[in-house]
Amino acid sequence: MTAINDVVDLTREGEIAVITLDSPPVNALSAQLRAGIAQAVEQAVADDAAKAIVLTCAGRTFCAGADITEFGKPPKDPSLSAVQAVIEAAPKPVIAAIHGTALGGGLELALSCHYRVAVPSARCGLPEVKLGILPGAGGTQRLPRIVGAEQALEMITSGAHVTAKDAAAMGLFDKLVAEGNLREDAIAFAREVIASGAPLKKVRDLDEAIAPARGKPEIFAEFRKKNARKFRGFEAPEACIQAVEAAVEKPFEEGLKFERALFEKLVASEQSAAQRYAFFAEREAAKIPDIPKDTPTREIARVGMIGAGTMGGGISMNFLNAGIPVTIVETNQDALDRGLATIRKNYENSAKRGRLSMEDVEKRMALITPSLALDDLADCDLVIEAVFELMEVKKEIFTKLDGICKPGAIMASNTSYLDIDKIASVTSRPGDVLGMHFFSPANVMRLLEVVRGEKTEKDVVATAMALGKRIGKVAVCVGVAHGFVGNRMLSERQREANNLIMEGAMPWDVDRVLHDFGLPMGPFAMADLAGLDLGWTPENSTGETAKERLCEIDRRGQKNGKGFYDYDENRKATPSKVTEEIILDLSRAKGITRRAISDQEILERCIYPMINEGAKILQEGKALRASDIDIVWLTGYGWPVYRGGPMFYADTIGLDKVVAALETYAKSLGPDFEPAELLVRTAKEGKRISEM
Ligand code: 3H9
Repeated sequence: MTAINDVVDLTREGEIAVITLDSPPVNALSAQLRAGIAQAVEQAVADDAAKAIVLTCAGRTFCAGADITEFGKPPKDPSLSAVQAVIEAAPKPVIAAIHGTALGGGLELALSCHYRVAVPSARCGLPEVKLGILPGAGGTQRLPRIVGAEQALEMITSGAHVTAKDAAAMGLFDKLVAEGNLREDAIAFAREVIASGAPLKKVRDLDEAIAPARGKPEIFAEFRKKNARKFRGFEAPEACIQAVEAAVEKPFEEGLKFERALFEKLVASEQSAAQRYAFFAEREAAKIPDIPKDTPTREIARVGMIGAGTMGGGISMNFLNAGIPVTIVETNQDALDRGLATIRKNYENSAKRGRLSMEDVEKRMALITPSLALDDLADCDLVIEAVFELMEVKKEIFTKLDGICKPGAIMASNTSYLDIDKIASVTSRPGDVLGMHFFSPANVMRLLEVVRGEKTEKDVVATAMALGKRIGKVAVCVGVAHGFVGNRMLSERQREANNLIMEGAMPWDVDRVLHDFGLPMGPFAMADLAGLDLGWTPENSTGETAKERLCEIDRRGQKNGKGFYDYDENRKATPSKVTEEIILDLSRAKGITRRAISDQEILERCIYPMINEGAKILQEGKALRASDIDIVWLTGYGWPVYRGGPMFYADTIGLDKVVAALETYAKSLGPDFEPAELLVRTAKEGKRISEM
């Protein structure tokens, strides 16, 4: 075996040269790896005894693509395209042997080989769009030449991973071989290729798959239209579409140039910087400095869920999906039946949409043990309560749990606001207590705030974080504070939204500005969706807010067709005259002279106080790093990923500008806008808050 460099080896097995890439953890195509591949291929080509070349990867995966950390830095030779040119021009067959994931530049590398063999567990895809870029090493030109324009559009604009089976069906993989012996099987495949004497096939020369789309711009127009909502605000998907269109309409080399130009533009964009930041931020969130990665975790074989309502049911589904049995406890049979029926309905809807088989629905339902007795939680390794948000109720439940749960069981609260330390204090084992705060709808939203109490044991935190990953959530460790990270910041926005409608804006103005900013919906549309009467009763109504006034006249939101907005039978919202009157009346009653409020003011007053609160959270050590705060907003509240998160966004605006605006608002509107000390200091030092 010859070591080409630290990360690439070349060896020969009879007449087959084998190149092995070994750059943990994911064989990202760093400059060193690229140089090694090119050199190894050149040597194998020069070796007359080698009749074919197998390109394989050591470790857990084939290449995960370009090394994302290199973006934004001066490019280093050789480029990936140069390496691909060497491979494609090789006068002997080059075969990529794929296991794990062949992603982005990794798949592009494989597409410049003459053949691709893979194991059934392998997956491939072009996820560049998720990083705000497009495949920049010929992916947009070569992929359609195999799978056709429509399929390529789907794959490239979604960034979705494709299973080996599907890839083989599309002609993307030439052969699937059994698990466990990829290297040998790829060598055997190479021998078959040599024996067949088949001429070398270069993907760039294929035309059959793209020919049907040629001269048919309507295919692309239709695709744009169909996905307009999904792509709203993003720059990269449109570039992907244009590049695939170029693959169909232009000669290969011209298409490559076109793709390159788009790539260069996108990689330098603010959106891509934000999306790359989000990629690494998500991975950082899993790291807790004083809890090493190898901290032993507790085994979670059965989960107990207290409450079968919307939250409890949604949370349970996460565990059922992962094959973990759940004991669900309710206080009465009706509530229990209703909860189970909702879970079943959700699963059956997924089955109707083809996402689940009916057999899977039954399998998941069979993992539920319904119960009316807390005592039935005695054999659970983790119990999560999702009952009414009242400290007294929570305390009562935890006192009981303390007497019921087995030693070592973890006791978690799904509270959205309440003090975990106070809840833990009623038990004899506060070290086993923490918050596991899921976000609605809990079976869909990716965020899980893991709330670490003062006395929570490290292995309890480690277990919750690992469990979060196991059930497909993004777990973020946060400290005890009213509303933790997400809702604490949300309260700031809500207060300002309410103030804005009193001072001169209308709910639809505020919603429009935030929707245009990229959020899925504004606070008032959101309130209508959640139900305005959440926590409201005629007895406790002060009538001092628009929301209370609306409840008083039975405008309860989407559920009864009227709230801040009027809704038609298709739930289409239109601004309501009644709401407008209520708001004008309230302003008058409060002695406020209404004025025209600009969109800019609406945006700043909704977003800057959130940034400010984020800085306070950081200052108080309630989040481990600013990027964790951003991940909370990206995965729990639909913050547009192309804006990186509130803290990253503050840096794109310029911290000094944010601080100056807060100071100005503080003068006219009061101390709520007083900038946090950390924000002021970071701005003064010219540093980035998102890197704190
Ligand atoms: C591209 O290819 C552009 C080309 O078209 C054009 C070029 C001209 N680079 O996710 P994990 C790190 S763009 C650098 O926890 P998993 C990651 O940060 C690229 N680093 O593991 C983490 O580091 P740490 C297109 C990378 O098993 C560690 O590896 N490709 C890269 O859950 C483990 O990662 C993609 O977008 C990278 N490309 O998942 C694929 N990838 O340990 C991106 C990972 O310090 N990668 N790291 O926190 C993935 O989707 C997942 O990492 C993968 C493994 C599925 C591969």
